[in-house]
Amino acid sequence: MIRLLPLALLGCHAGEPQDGTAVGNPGNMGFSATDSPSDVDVAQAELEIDQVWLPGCGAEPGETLDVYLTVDLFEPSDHPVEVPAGTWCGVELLVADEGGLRVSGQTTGGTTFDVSMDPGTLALDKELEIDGQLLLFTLSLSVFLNADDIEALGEDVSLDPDDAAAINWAREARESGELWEDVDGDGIALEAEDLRLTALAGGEGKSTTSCATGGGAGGGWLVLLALVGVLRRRLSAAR
Ligand SMILES: [Ca+2]
Repeated sequence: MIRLLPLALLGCHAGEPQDGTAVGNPGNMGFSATDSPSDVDVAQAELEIDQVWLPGCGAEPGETLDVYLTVDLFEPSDHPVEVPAGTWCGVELLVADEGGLRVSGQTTGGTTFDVSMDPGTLALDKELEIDGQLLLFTLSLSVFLNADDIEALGEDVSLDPDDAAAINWAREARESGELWEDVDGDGIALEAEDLRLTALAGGEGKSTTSCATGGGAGGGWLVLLALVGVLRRRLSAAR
């Protein structure tokens, strides 16, 4: 029995890959804005991320990372998220409710804007083998920002997530995501670094997780306590 216990300890544990085949090193993922439209000067682009979901492939379980951080999309190396080693079938960012994506700036025509959006989930769909890579999750700003749309809304545009234009932009933003391997580690996505992950339209998450929240780590502690008990009984018997 005692030989089996260490295996049990390696079982369901929050924060580790669950497919049992993971090898290699965790990766790091930064978040970046790319492709600003030429007629819009974007002063600020922020993304508030509650969770990163790593869907498993086929019947393999996935992983949920609770991150709860706000990232400046112009400073992609400030808050990298550690991505567990293993094979995952995509990446999904659960964006915070009530304005988790915020952009502000000014068009070349002089219209200022400050827009908060609720894109829900930013999802990319493709197999991904993580072994120590630096990744960049990018949002292509020109997919949902353009000067004509902004200037059509007035001279000083301020939108909440519930405004019709912000709802529209949020829908488009869900299709603006791309994932890159930042091979040279400079925080900039080059064409040659494209991992060819494709954005999923719709924004509905499809994450799978293997362990009930919190139960995995708790189960590990119970097994550890049981192991200590077995050792103590053996030591007592030996005396
Ligand atoms: Ca690069």
